[in-house]
Amino acid sequence: MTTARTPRPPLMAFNESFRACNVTGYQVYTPAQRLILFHAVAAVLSLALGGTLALLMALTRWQAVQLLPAETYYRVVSTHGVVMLVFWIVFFEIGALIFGSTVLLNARLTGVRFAWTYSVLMAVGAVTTVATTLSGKANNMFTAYPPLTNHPLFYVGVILFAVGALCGSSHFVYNVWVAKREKAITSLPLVVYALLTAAIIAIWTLLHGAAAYVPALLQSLGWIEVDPAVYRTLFWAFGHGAQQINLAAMVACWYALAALTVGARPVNEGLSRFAFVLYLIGINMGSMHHLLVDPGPGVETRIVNTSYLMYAALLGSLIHAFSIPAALESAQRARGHTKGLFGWLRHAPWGQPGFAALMVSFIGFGFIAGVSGVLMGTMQLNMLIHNTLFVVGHFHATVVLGATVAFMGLAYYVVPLVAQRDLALPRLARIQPYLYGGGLLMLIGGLMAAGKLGAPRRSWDVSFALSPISVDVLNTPLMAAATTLLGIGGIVAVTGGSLFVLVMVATVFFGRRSDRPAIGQLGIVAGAAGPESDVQIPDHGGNGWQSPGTTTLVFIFLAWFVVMFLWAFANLAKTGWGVG
Ligand code: HEM
Ligand SMILES: [Cu+2]
Repeated sequence: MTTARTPRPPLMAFNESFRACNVTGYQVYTPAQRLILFHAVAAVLSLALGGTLALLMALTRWQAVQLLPAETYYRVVSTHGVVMLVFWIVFFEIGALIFGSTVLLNARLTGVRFAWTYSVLMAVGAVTTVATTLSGKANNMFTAYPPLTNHPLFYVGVILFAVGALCGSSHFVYNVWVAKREKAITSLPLVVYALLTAAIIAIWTLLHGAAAYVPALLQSLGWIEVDPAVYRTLFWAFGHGAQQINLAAMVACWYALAALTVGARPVNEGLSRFAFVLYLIGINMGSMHHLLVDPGPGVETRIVNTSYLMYAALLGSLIHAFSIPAALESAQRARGHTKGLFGWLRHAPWGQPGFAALMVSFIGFGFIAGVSGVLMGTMQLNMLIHNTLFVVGHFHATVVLGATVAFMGLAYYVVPLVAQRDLALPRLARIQPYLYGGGLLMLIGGLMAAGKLGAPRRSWDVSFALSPISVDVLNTPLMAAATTLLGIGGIVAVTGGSLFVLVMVATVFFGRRSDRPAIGQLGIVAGAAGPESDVQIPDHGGNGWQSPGTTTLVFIFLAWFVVMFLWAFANLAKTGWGVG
């Protein structure tokens, strides 16, 4: 259902730059709109480049195909890693921060020129970095652990980009503060609150990034020598923290998509906010799992960090894992879909790209990324898979199946609305989340299986053909099967990813102009336009909310968790290391 609304009276002194969105009723500040579009385009271009490289990589790690020669492979992995994990994700996130601090608050953007400056800085940084990695001057990947080093321009590019992102995150905080004051907002909408936690984590994390990358730049110039252990610790304070930003941003998208697609409201907003605070507290918890084969950290540090602290951080995610489906269920039930345990789920808008993306992301993240993450974060179990392709499988479940798919879902709404064009190729958009998700499941399955069989990550060849002593133990039929699955999954996933790029490019450049863009079915926009909104929100009824279906799903999830835990420990017991 679309919610047509008459434009509100213009606001204060900035009225000439506001327009009323005819679909959601938000007051959109036009300079912010242009910036959001800039970030969306930069993000999608990064995704397109990263995806092209991904195809080459999948076809190389498919052992029977092994498309690229070794040197090219490392070039491509280095570029893919930084373009995807840093440029696609962060361009999108800064765009989302600008969206959250303006549109979602009906507010203006302070310092528009400043915003353009840091946005262009990010673009310059990204182009510089990609030029060095693609030209083969930074084949040591974005981690470049000393004594390895990349070309100085690689670090210059990343640092420029990071300074831009740091300005963007701080700008968001300032902008929210000004909006709160100017518009007398007492309580931030949940999505903006979630983005605020993401921005705070971003500021903290990027400062650690500077502490790692600036000395690395000086080392690449030959001016200083960096201690590898110190570098790795600082690097992972940055690298792990960065994933908490993605986590908070992804969950923010989930809440936004739940509201947009079925008009869901959190069943207990205070609890959801508390869960975001847990993410804040948990910034560096668990970062030790990256260092579990390093000689530096002591035994107590490792054990405390990879058990109690990790479980505390996990609590926040478990709260969201209940809260999101419970919100969907109670909204659906309030609309009359009350039949049985799962009638609400059967009658959900599965044919809408936003809802499809929400579910693919939510289920994929919970069942695969979350569970594998907790297992791998457990010190003893980590030893089974450390530095193998299993790790790559895990983080393609978190940051691709989880975060990337959620971002794509949000883009299906935000991009047409800010570009003021109809969503192009809606039929392709409809199948896109499923095709991408299905391909990713195969890719992740192949990566995890190959890793479990011992295939190292960041390695061109499982039989170490180029090393002085080649090792043939990994060249088994099972390994061939696992890498075939990886290869085919990669092809399907990249096809699904290119459909997204196609839909976005077609929308932004060729979509039909409209002041009421067609974006598919829109659920009731829950409280979207602020307290004065005249949009009706489904009431959870006088009896509070009801979610027997969600409660059942939660127990299925917990059972899956327990089974995987037992299976992992059984595997450990079989190793013969005596640490079962
Ligand atoms: C959709 C298709 C994708 C495919 C087929 C794919 C495939 C791969 C493969 C095969 C590797 C492993 C290389 C190795 O260790 O030998 C890899 C690494 C990686 N991928 Fe992807 N990927 C995809 C999308 C993404 C996305 C969307 C992101 C980020 C949001 C991402 C982030 C990364 C990162 C950070 C690495 C690690 C690079 C390194 O080790 O330095 N990938 N990918
Ligand atoms: Cu981590």
